Amino acid sequence: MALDDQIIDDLAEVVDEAARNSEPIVMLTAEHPEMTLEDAYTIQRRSIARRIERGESLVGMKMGLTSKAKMDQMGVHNPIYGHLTDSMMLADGASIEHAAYCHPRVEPEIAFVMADDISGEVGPREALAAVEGICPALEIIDSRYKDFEFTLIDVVADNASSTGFVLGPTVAPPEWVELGNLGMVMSINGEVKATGSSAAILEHPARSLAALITMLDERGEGLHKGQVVLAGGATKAIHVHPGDRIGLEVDSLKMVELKIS
Ligand code: 0L1
Ligand code: MG
Repeated sequence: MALDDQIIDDLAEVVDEAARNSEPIVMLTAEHPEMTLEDAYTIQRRSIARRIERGESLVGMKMGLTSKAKMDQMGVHNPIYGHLTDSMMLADGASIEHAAYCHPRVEPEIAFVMADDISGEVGPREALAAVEGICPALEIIDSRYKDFEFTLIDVVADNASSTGFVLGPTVAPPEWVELGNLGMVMSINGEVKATGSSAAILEHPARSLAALITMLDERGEGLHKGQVVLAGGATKAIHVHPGDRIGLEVDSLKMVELKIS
């Protein structure tokens, strides 16, 4: 690690407080250009540890920057991951207040619910075998960085912009081929805003799941039975505004909804 342990602790507090108060901050690498990706993941974990100390619990993980559209938007070639706590979980059809966020955007996703613990360097079919069900999901991302100015390392430290997520009804995973090309339509107030396919999620959502498990293994970690995994967005993120009713329909899955007030 390039950063001193105390600085990592201090930066974990900075990102945690920014997320807690939805208060934009200057990107961390402006003051700490030597920060590495490994430092950023340590900051992320320590910020999650602070949430857990306050009584939140870890309910799963998310993959980010999984679609080519999103990678191009960020100028990167690899996905990243973040942690999900129970305070981020919203009920299907829930309403959230726009004013409580910095600059919220929403992404159409597919989520996995794990049937078993799994760890190690796994392939996509092995990862899928540990899945109990899948559901349509909307992720709310809200980067805490002022004016969206950040590097990939900053995003990782900021828990991959994780803010909230809504899961639709869970169904048994469809066959490999079908899961790899499910049509996804996200609409706002009945108007189609983004269309895509689950193929855009690292070419197959199970590849995203396997990539997550393999990345966690680098830190001696894995996924656990009952955890939720957001496999990643299938399109670019869309800005949301008060009065928006966002819906996502995914082939052969039910619909999921979120409202913004
Ligand atoms: O969920 C994600 O794809 C993470 C996005 C991180 C960058 C952003 O805030 O746009
Ligand atoms: Mg996402």
